[in-house]
Amino acid sequence: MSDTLDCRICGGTLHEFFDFGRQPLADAFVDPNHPAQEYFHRLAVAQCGSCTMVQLLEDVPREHMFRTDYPYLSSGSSAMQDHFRATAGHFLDHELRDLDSFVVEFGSNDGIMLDTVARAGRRHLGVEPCAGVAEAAAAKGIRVRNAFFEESTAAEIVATEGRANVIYAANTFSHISYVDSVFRGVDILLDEDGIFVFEDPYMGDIVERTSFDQIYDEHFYFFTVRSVQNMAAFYGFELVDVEHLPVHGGEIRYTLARSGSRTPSPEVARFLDREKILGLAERPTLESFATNIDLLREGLRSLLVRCRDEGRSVVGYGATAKSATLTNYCGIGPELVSFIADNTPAKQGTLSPGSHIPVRSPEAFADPYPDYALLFAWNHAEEIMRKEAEFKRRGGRWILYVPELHIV
Ligand code: DWN
Ligand code: SAH
Ligand code: ZN
Repeated sequence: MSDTLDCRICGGTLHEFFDFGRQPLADAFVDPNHPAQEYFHRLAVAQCGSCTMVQLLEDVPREHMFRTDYPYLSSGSSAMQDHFRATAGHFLDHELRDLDSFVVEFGSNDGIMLDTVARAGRRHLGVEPCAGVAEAAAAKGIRVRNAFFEESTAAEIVATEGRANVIYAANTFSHISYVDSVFRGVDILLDEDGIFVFEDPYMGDIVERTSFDQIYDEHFYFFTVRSVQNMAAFYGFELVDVEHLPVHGGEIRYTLARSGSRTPSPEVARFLDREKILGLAERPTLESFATNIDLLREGLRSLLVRCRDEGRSVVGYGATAKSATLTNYCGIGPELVSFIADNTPAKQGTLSPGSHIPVRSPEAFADPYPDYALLFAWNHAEEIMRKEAEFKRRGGRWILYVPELHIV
């Protein structure tokens, strides 16, 4: 475990703006039959005074987070399947038109994006350190290398497969504290005219919607257009396009190219202006975000305590990684939320990290329906509420806390 007060990108001074105290690993669900010692780390966020990058103060060794039995399966959401099918379609239409073109995705998980590329017969390779999800992708006929993406992995790939036209990562680049090695890898592996594309939760949306549950061990960086532009320049790349995406509560897809190789889209300047107007890199903005986190904690806790005192049943929906920070920071355990319904087989029958709320299958949700359902998977609200329409028809109500605490 390393503790640093210097920016992991530019070496500038970090200014802490929130400390969640000791928190468990967000995807380390507990086996109630073999309860092992849980790993806790200090979860605190800071901003760099020079390059403006928001980052965790302490990083957890990657082998603790991204293990063989990593439980998250990207394909568990049909909306995300649609999103990644469209993403692959975009690459096939624009960047991979040549039949010999080659795409590398790191953090390919169960192959949710590469599936479409493989079906189109294009050369592709996933790089995924978690053996379980990598095997799920391989079983679909997708080529996967079970490794962490970094400089040495990129060198091995280029030696046997040549350079890539597209290097892509969704919800993964922000998980990697060692960006220097990743950029050296991208430099080795990317074609002269290639693009490095990544999409991750947007700090602008997190601040605007107080979605502080996005802050947990795996999410090391919280990108803005300005901080990504600075980071790219630091490593000899240029930010040439940005696109705001509605998935996972608001993300940005960043497109990087070698400096001078592509003309930047006007969207980059537009977003930079918008971030300036919002004061996204300013201290008072982060201070009011910190105030809003504690107001939300108080509001949610008192709502759940009132439900309990009035004898109303509350069940959680979606045993998300995000809910680890929410439940542990807000002091929400099985006495306030009796269990969490989730469709991931590997999470069912376990206890949530730290807060120890039992996780059960979605069938348990209807048996019988609770009075209230606390939607931990708020980013999948539309899909889940559609699936569980019967719950509302029978008088049940959803508790949501993003973009603010409300009941529907
Ligand atoms: O960044 C990350 C994102 C992409 O995935 C990773 N670090 C870890 C993980 O984060 P998360 O667990 O917060 O992601 P989700 O997508 O919000 O998780 C949704 C959870 O809800 C999953 O456990 C599956 C479950 N679910 C369900 O039970 N029924 C989801 C849907 C759509 C459903 O219908
Ligand atoms: N891209 C998928 C999965 C996101 S979960 C999606 O958007 O749904 C984050 C993934 O990043 C996990 O599968 C994890 O194993 C992977 N990961 C973490 N560090 C990595 C690294 N250095 N190289 C490649 N993958 C990594
Ligand atoms: Zn910095």
